[in-house]
Amino acid sequence: MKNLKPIRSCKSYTNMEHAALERSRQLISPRKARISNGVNRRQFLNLAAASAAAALLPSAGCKSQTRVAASSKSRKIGTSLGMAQPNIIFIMVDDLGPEWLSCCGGEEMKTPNLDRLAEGGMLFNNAYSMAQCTPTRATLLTGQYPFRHGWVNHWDVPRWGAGCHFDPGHNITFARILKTAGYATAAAGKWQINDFRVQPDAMQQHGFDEHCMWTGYETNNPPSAKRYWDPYIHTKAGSRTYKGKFGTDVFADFLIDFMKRHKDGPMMLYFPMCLTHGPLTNTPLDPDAQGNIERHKAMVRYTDHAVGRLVKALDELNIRNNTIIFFTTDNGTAKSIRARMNGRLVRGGKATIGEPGVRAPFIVNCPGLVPAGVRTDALTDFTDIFPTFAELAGAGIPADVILDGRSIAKLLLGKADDSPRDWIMAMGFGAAKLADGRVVGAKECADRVVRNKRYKLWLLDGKPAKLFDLPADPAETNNLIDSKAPNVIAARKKLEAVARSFPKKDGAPKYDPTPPQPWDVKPERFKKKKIKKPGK
Ligand SMILES: [Ca+2]
Repeated sequence: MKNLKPIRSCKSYTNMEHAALERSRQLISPRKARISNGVNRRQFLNLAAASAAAALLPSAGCKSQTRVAASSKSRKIGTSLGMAQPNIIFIMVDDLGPEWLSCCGGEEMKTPNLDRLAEGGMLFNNAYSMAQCTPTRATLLTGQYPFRHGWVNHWDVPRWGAGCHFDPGHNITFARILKTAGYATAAAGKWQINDFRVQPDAMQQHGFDEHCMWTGYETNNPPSAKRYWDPYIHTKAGSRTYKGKFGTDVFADFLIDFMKRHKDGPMMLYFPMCLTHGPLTNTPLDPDAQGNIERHKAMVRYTDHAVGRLVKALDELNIRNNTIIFFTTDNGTAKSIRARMNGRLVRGGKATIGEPGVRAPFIVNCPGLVPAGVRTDALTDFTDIFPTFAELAGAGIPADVILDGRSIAKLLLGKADDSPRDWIMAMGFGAAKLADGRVVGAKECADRVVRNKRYKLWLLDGKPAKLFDLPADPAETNNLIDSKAPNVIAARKKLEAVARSFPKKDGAPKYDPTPPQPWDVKPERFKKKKIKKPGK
């Protein structure tokens, strides 16, 4: 088992570390080590302990992934945490900033179920997602920053195709890691990084035993556009329209049924909700909602309602006290939607690296395991989710899997006062482009932000451009980059040193192309597309 290790540090990288990381990355990602069809598995097997790899590898047809252990009697003690393996539910709303949650200071409406989770658990003031759907999802699934996993920009796989996909032969996920520790795994909601017409077994290959997904609009398949009323949903049984249903209810019903069947656990449920992303709609609770803002509020209300249903189901199954619930977002609210929060008006920041784009509401709750009533300034970003899940589960990580994040499990369990992070970072928005038939980033180096508990540095085109004192200037209006104040200069230099430890150029998505399809987008489609500068 010596190839299994605890979580890798994510302190700033030295050049030597970068070289080592790059070498190990090439062990898991190159063509000769790929593990999809026509595979050479030997090199991948060298990366992991045999017992772990057996459960990690996607097998041909992928219907044979083995649940390692399923009964409560076999729950393991999480590594160094002194507790039985908890169940994990990760709920991620789509396009909703903290200004819409009353527990975060939102003044537009009440979110009672989320407020109760925050009051009974931990609420993070300083948690970063990435700036848009695809970069966030790939980051939390892999534990790597976009410059490393390469999904720096948005690429809508079922819509644009072109052979690009989230390739299980080149990318590991937390779900595959949790399976090695005996977890039953399920996903419901939005996926968008594989086309199930082309890859019907993609979810199993990524480590999910069962799924109930809307995967975005599939070009040439009009019913697939619907995610709310009459949703088009994919499960292992097939893909179809659920006439007369509301998508969120289908997803929640599926998850509750999965909980009932696996309540003896351990289990992990991944719920990337479709709410509250457009198109704006009425909901079963607000069938008469009219106009954009009323419909948006109805969708936030229904988000809160769906979370309440899951919590109620956990209570009824008597597994609430060993199930850790996470609630967060994938990026900020759409720019056209504004809300008052803590006495100031906040404009939605989706697809920007300003605070409204990347500062996520982040709630963690489990009575008896996670301390109640804690509001923390601890730093965490979405690279931390993978190692945190692994530590909570007591799962080993193959030695050559690179993680940029660090586990915050001890903080969540009240065994530490702070996270192990001195800084967090965010990046990633706008559409990717095609170059020589491959999906690559829109620029060589996407704009990035790196921050500590007080200061935030913006790097535009790789160069330090803005510095903000966030507690004094939460709207980021007073640029201190040229400040001569010694404490500001010291803070800037520290953050610049962190930024210099990142690769100068972003990676591109790593994949072996899927076969050509009639709907594959042509490169010309993206040549004319302008990528907006952040903050504009
Ligand atoms: Ca989103």
